[in-house]
Amino acid sequence: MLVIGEKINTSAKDVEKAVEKRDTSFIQDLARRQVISGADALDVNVGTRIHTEVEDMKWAVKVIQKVVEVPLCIDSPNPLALEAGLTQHKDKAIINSVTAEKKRVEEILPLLKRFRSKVIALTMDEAGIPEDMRRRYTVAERLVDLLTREGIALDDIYIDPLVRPISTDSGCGWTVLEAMRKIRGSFKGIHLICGLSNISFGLPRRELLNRVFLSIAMPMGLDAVILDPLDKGMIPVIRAGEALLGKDEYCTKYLSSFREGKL
Ligand code: THG
Repeated sequence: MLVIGEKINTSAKDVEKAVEKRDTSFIQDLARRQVISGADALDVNVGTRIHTEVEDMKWAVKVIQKVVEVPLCIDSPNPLALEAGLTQHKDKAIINSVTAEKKRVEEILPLLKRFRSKVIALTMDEAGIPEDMRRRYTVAERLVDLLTREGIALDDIYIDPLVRPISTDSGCGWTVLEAMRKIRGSFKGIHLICGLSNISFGLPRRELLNRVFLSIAMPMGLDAVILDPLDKGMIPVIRAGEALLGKDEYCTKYLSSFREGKL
């Protein structure tokens, strides 16, 4: 399971302030703590800062890479901010994200090829996020087709069936799980990712819902996730899930996490 830490996101007030003040040590500390806690990659999203996003992204990617070795997931609706982050990034980055919208595909494909990045592909198109599982699957199929025809390797594609809050639509948790199962069953070799914390938005005890949702999503084929690695209960769920699903030979990772005191 690829764990992408979600904390460097200016939707959180303290992160927004740190970016604005160019508080290098705050951002670097947040990066370090997520990696120490078990993040394999870090999402970087400064999207609330519409007017300065390009400069902010460039700065954030630069200072984060000084203290951690993991790849960064450059998260922005703005292709110029993506380009700024990718230009600054050392090795293979992850672009977050492309959709099946024609305009978005035209903006992202050149960046993907130029920087040889990995890419997260959201199952939405001009009509928005499909309500039902089948249509979300259909959009995923279109995305896989389109990206592979452009020469993008399956291993570089992360399909995101888009988790939405169950507080606004009580059926949407199950819908996205079924979409995961169907996508996993149809495309061997691609990756399946989601933004976990979205599921619990607007409800109390969010970490409870996040952890249980993750444990149900893993057997549906989820193999990458954007989450809060600083939630101490989260990494244990992942290590236990991998061991139980036969994704951890000889339970090696489970046992070493235990020895490191991380369970
Ligand atoms: N898919 C993809 N990318 C994504 C998402 C997705 N990027 C953004 C988002 N969704 C994932 N990142 C977050 C980051 C923070 C929170 C949720 C998702 C969050 N934060 C708390 C809050 O807002 O209440 C706490 C913030 C704070 O620390 O104050 O919920 O789905 N591809």
